[in-house]
Amino acid sequence: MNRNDFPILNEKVYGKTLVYLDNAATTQKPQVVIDALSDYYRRINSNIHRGVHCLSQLATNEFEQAREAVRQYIHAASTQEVIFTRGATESINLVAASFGRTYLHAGDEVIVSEMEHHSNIVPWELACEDRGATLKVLPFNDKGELMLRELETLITERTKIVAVAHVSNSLGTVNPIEEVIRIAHSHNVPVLIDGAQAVAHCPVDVQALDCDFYCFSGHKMYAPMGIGVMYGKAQWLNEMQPYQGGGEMIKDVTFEKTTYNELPYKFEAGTPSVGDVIGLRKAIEYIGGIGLANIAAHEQELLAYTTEKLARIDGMRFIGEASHKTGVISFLVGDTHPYDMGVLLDHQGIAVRTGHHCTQPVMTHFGIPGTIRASFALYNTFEEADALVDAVVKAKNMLS
Ligand code: C6P
Repeated sequence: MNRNDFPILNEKVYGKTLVYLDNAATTQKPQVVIDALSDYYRRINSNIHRGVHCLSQLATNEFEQAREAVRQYIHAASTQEVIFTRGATESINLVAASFGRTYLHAGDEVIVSEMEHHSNIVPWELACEDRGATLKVLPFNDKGELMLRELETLITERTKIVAVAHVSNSLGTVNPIEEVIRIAHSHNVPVLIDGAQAVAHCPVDVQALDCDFYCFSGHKMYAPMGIGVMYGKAQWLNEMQPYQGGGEMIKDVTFEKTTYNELPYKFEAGTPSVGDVIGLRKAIEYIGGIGLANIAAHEQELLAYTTEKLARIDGMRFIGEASHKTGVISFLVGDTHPYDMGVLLDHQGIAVRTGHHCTQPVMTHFGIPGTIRASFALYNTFEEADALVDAVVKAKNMLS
C-alpha cells in the first residue's frame, strides 16, 4: 500500500533492504510531508500572528488552516479547542500542570491505568506531589486488558480526573475508552485520553467519545517530529490557568496584573513550530486520501498474519493478548534477552524496538525486563512480516 510514497523505505541497512517495524516509536514520512516542510522554508518562512507583512500573513493562514484540518480529523467542535504542542508528552504535561493548578487540592485523587506510558504517569505524579493529591492505579489483567469493574470502586468524591491511553504502546491493547468515559462521567469526573498510539490507526471523534482531553503526537501519524495536539473541551480550557507564559498567550501585560488571550492562543506561548504544523496538515490529508478504515483493515490483517506465524516458533511468548488490539506485537522468545534478539534482528535489516517501551509498570506486572516489539504502519507488507518471522527464527537459533 503506497510504499513508494516513503523514500526512506528504499534505504538499505547493512546492505539489506530496510524492514521498518518500529512504527509505534515513530512512523516514516511520505514525500508530500517532506515537500511541505521544505516548501514552507523556501517560500513563506516567517513568524505568525505577529507581522503585517505578506509572508507573516501567508504563514498565519497556513497555520490556522492546519488547525482546522486537525479539528476535522478528530471532529472537535471548534478550533478553539485545538492547542498545538510539541507532542503527546507536552500535551499531557500541559493538562496535568494547568488542570492541577486550577482544580487539584490536598487530599484529591487522580486515577491512571497500570498500562500507561510514562508520559501519562509522571506528569500526574508531579501534579499530585505539587498539590498534595494522591495517584491511584486502575489495574489490567494478564491478557493486558483493563479491569474496568475496578474503576467504579476506585472513583471517590475526591477523584478529580481519570487519565487513560486509547491504545497501549507496549501491549497493543485498544482500551474501551467509551466505557471509561461513561463511568467517570457518571461520577462527574473528567477524562483525559492519551491518543498517541491511536490517531493513525483508528478514527477518533472527540465529540462522540465525549472525552474532556485528547492528546497525541504528529510524528506517529506520518507528520514531522516536534508537533502535537492537545484537544480540550472549551469549558475546561477557559477556566484552566495557562501552562507557560509569554508570546501570544497574553491580552495585556502590566507589572500588576496580566490578562490572557482567548482560546486557543492562551495555551500557545512562544513561537510555534509553524513548518511542522503545516507538515501535520499534509499528513492528515495523506491519511485521508487512503482512508483510515483501509489503513486499519490492512494493519489488522498484518497483525493476525504475523501473530499466527510467530506463534509457531518454539518458546514464543506474547506480552499483550487483548481481544481488541492494534498492529503492535510484543513478545519474548524462550529465555533470550530482548536486547540480544533486537541486535540480531537489526543486523538482518529489521528495525524493531526492544526494552520497556517507557512502560516500566507493564514490565513489572509481567516480571520481565522488557520485550521485543514489532509495530505496523500502512506501508508494511506481508513479505516484511515473513522477513520478521524468519529473522526471529534465525536469531533464536544463534542465541540458543
Ligand atoms: N511512545 C514508543 O516507542 P511523544 O514522545 O511525546 O511523541 O509520545 C509520548 C507517548 C505517549 N503516550 C503513548 C501511549 C506513547 O506510546 C508515547 C510514545 C513511543 O512507544 C516512544 S517511548
